[in-house]
Amino acid sequence: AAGLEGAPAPFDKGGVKVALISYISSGDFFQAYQAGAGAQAKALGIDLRVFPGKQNAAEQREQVQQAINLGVQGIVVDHGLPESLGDVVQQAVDAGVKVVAFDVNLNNPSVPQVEQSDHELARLALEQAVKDNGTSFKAGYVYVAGFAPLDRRNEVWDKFKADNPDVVEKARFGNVSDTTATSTADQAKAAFTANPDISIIFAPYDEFARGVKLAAADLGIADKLKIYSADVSTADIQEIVEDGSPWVATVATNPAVVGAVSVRAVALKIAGQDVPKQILVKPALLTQEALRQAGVKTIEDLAAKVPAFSASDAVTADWIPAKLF
Ligand code: SR1
Repeated sequence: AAGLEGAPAPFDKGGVKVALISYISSGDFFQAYQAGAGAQAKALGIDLRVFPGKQNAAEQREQVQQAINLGVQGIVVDHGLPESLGDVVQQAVDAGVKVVAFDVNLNNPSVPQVEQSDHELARLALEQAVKDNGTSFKAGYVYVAGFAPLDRRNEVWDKFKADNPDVVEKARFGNVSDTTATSTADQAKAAFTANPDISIIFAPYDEFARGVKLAAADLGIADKLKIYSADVSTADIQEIVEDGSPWVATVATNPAVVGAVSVRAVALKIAGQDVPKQILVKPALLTQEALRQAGVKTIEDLAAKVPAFSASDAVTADWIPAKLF
């Protein structure tokens, strides 16, 4: 493989192998994340081996071992369950493989963590909910414990409820699987039927928000509901801006940019350069009103209007091509 002119070893010679090992690959967020990682890898001349995620912790463990056996110089671990990854990731580190984690706390001092400022993300979404609805409402909350970003967002939700005693969580549900949106929709229907006074939903993952929106449409209650979420994709934007949509705000990064940042972090480590322990990609608030007013229809429209959606200045170096989208 061709080397990258002006880059430090081993990128000057090319042929650097990196594994991207995901826990989840289905859904817009994860597909865009992988696409961004792939684009950054290509720009760096990296041979990126993508191990697809099937929400299977045992398989993800195996994939880390396969990557070590393949002789990769770097691994990006994208989501997963810390308890099933800790020892195999340590084996990779001991074998001299550079490891970066996105959204999984491996508690390993050699492994930097990429995240989307999840506390800020949840705070911005809930501040918008208060701006629109005040501090007294009946809420539904979509949450699955054990995923680092959802757990961090949950800390903010817990504090928000403590600070606003007239916000009542009437129902809590959620599911993470290869059918997250439709399974969440089934649960949401049961929650709405049992709690017809729910008017606000905090659904801090776009697949959750889609599921809730689907349930609201099936029950004919979309006009009585407001959904506040995380994440954005072209399909999400269409669902948010359509007439009568209850999905009124989301707080998001461009997941492709986060994928690119993850690959840059591992590339810097392979080149022996400094990488901060925590790498933050900051999200932006996107309201239905602002998206409609700006005529935004796609992620590309968003990238043209919001600089953070086209590139991040996290973990860059003069030898790394960073303008990808
Ligand atoms: C199951 S965890 C889903 C979340 O991971 C990423 O952080 C995305 O923002 C998504 O909301």
